[in-house]
Amino acid sequence: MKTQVCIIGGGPSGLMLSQLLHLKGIDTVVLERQSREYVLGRIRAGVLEHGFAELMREAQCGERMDKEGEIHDGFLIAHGGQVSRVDLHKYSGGSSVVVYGQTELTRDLYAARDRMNGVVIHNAEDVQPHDLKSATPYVTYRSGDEVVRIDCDFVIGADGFHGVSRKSIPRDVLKEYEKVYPFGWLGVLSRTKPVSPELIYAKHERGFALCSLRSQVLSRYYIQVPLTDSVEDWSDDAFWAELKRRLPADVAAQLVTGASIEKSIAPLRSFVAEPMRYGNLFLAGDAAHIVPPTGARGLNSAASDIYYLYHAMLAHYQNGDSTGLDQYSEKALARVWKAQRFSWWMTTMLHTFPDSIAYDQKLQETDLAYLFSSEAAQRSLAENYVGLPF
Ligand code: FAS
Ligand code: PHB
Repeated sequence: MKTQVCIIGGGPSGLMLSQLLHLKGIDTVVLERQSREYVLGRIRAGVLEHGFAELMREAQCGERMDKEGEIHDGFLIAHGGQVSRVDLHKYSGGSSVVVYGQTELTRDLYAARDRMNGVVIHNAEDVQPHDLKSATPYVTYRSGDEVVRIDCDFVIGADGFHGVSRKSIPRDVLKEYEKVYPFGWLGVLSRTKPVSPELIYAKHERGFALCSLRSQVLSRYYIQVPLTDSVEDWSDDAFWAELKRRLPADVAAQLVTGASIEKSIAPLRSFVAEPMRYGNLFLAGDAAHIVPPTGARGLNSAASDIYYLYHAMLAHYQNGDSTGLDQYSEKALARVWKAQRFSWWMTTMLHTFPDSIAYDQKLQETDLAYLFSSEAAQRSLAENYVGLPF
């Protein structure tokens, strides 16, 4: 099999790039380790920054997002029993975010690939990139007993944090930066009316909580939990009771509870791998970087990688200009690290750290006090949350 761009990973990063390149006549093959049902069964991101939404529209996949997604012009921060609003629209100069689940946008991307007879191979086992430093790289995978070879010009590593691509870069070339937080997020999805029309990020001495949504009949809630907890430790009743303890009384009184239709614990980490290119391998999305979800930057950091790769591939194939490819890693990392900073800042400000000293706690309180006393601070938060320019 031969293609121009072989993409490892059928999550949002890989599918988005495949779709965008296809629309410009550039041939791709997507290799996905899991079944489509498995990929679509994962509940992850919920907030799309402006740039990601624009990419979905450019990929001719934005129709359902524009119909079913919700435009949000702000969000709330609860602390000390009070609720303060961050006016994203005012402080970002008129921008906003779209609340639309990653599961749904991944479904839309798969549907578009199918509509255009895109090649997405599921249950691809033992995927392995080869000869990345040569002009003729190739990728092999196993389908049952058969080993299949795909010759290509470029390999895109869009295979997430646990993928094979990043591990294909020699240890003496790759530099990894990691910060692991001493807690995780227990998330629940429930077919209930959201407690608030806008997201509520709650700072509480018992731990952080987040009230989010997927639609007006589908709510997404999170509470910070110790890393030693497991999902089995948390009945639905225990979850709702703890969430209510961490919300202002008037908000807790409005909370509509119900059976969880999904419940999972995600560890929180900050991670960046450099460089994001090795020969003709390009890393994109979670394969290269991970953020704690507090700033809703995870999926959105993948968006700028895909944007840069898409335009670099266009210039290469249409004009023979490889400048974008040569500059990709440096350009992508510059924006990745700004998303890392923002996610670290939101996480540090809003969570309860088990070993924090009194001075740290005073700094957290001061961070919040400064935020709501300074328009400059709110402009800084807003421009990061709606998404810095690509
Ligand atoms: P993904 O991990 O989504 O996709 C990679 C794909 O590659 C997967 O389908 C995987 O099966 C496949 N793959 C892996 N190894 C392979 C191999 N060897 N061969 C072939 N295929 C392989 N972000 C937010 O903005 N907000 C959130 O609330 C949020 N919550 C999250 C919760 C969890 C539990 C996790 C893990 C992430 C969360 N994220 C969140 C971040 C998440 O949305 C990612 O940023 C997003 O999935 C990135 O997309 P991809 O880069 O496509 O990586
Ligand atoms: C979500 O709805 O899953 C979500 C929203 C905002 C975040 C994190 C997660 O910061």
